[in-house]
Amino acid sequence: MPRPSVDYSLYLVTDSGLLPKNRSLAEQVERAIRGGVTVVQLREKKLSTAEFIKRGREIHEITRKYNVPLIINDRVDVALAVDAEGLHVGWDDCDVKTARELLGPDKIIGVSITNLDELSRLHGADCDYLGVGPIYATNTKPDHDPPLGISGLRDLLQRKNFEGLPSKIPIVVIGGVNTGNLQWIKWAASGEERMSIQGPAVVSAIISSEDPEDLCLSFRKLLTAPPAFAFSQHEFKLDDAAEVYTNISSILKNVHEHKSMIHHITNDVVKNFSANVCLAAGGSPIMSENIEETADLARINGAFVLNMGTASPDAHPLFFEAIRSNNQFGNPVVFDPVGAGASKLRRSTTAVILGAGYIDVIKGNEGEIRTVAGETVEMRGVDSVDTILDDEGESSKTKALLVSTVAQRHKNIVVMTGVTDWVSDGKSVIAISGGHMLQGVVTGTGCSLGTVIATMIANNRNCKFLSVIVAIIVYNYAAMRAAEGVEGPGSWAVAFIDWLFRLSGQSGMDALFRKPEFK
Ligand code: 3NM
Ligand code: MG
Repeated sequence: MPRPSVDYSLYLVTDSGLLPKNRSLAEQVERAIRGGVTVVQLREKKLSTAEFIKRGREIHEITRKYNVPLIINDRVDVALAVDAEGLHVGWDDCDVKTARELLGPDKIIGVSITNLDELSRLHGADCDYLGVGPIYATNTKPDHDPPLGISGLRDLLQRKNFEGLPSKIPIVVIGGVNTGNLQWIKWAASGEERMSIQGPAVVSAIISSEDPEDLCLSFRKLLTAPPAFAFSQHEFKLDDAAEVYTNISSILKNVHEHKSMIHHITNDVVKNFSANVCLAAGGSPIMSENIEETADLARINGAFVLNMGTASPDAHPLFFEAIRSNNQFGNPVVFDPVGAGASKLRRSTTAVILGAGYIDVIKGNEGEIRTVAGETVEMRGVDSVDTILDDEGESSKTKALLVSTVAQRHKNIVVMTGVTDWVSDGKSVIAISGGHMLQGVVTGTGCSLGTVIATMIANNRNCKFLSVIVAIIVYNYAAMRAAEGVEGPGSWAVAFIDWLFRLSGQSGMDALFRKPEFK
């Protein structure tokens, strides 16, 4: 007989050590259920067997009242004694086969999964759902495995070559999940055919809440509402010149009509240059690093540029807050992982930023993009490194593969700059040439491409890929034209801003692209 289907959309895991003052676990659980919790797992690591059973019976009385299944963590004996609806096991606990034999066919069995290897080891297991995590580092489980992050989660969910599990086995994601990142995690992981996320499994956010009912109501709303940053994208054919022309025209028109505010958190070296580039490209820059105002700025921003060039670990909460607020208002976020592979700090900052929320565009040189992709690359300062093969054919293939892989993993757009710039939305890859060698001797020219990209996508949210392409073309063309007849890098930088100003307006269209003949 099949087990009754369970709603795993808001899964509460208990931890009595995290309760607010003067609040019993029973009361906290009941309030959370009233707010919309659909499954409760009783997780007690310190109680004696007798105490665990006693608490299990107490909590079961409440969950029964609301018809919510109770799952016992680790202990088959306690699950049996309490007659709970299910058991959750990790890899140090009773194996699934034995647990099934002991519990019988009607009980729910859940398993913790931390990596691909564990997933493979589940082959043929008669279990009902998977708890996948930790997604983020969490204090609730001090000995936890390395966090998967969003890209690790996506890798796991995309795994096609394992069999022996029910198809579409429900998944709950655990580890640092809260109201700030839930929509992002769920959205990032959606669209995978093999497995799908049903909802979050939450410990501290709910258990430590003063008002768990209200908090769970917020969780429920976030579970059903479409995320603000996920705009449906206007489809266009890159090989249809007339259509591309029309789209580009409207992109540039939007930029100039809106003069969107582009919030920058960027490095000290390039602030002034980037602000001028932003103005020239048709945006309105604001350079602010004050955590107190990130949310207010997000309310009026058109887009947000995050450049970690001179970031200290103290800035991590600022980055987190700024990404979160901009996601909330749907403002595109452009991330420049400056020198990502150069130090341990930069690698951890990159991980913090990529895990904080949705990043629409990652823009970096080859070394930086490779670091984002997970390879440790030796970098000389923050210069571009060109280490991929010298054979142009192979090199192109490798680069195309790199940008499309990273874009797919992060479900976004990736720009890899170099003599040729590579850009991918995870489906198509485009190589764009142009630019000028003088860019290499003027500081801020890499960073300010991020600014131009942000300016172009700020108000073209349903056409992000093409906006990024346009930004790169305009940028490279301005760089090239600026080099005509200048004395050197100093005058080039000035001429570059002039050309950018001239090109990025609607009137710049005809200088850039020959209008195709319309029949
Ligand atoms: N299991 P919070 S992470 C109980 O990865 C547990 O299997 C994890 O707590 C796993 O919601 C975790 O407070 C703790 O971050 C999650
Ligand atoms: Mg366990």
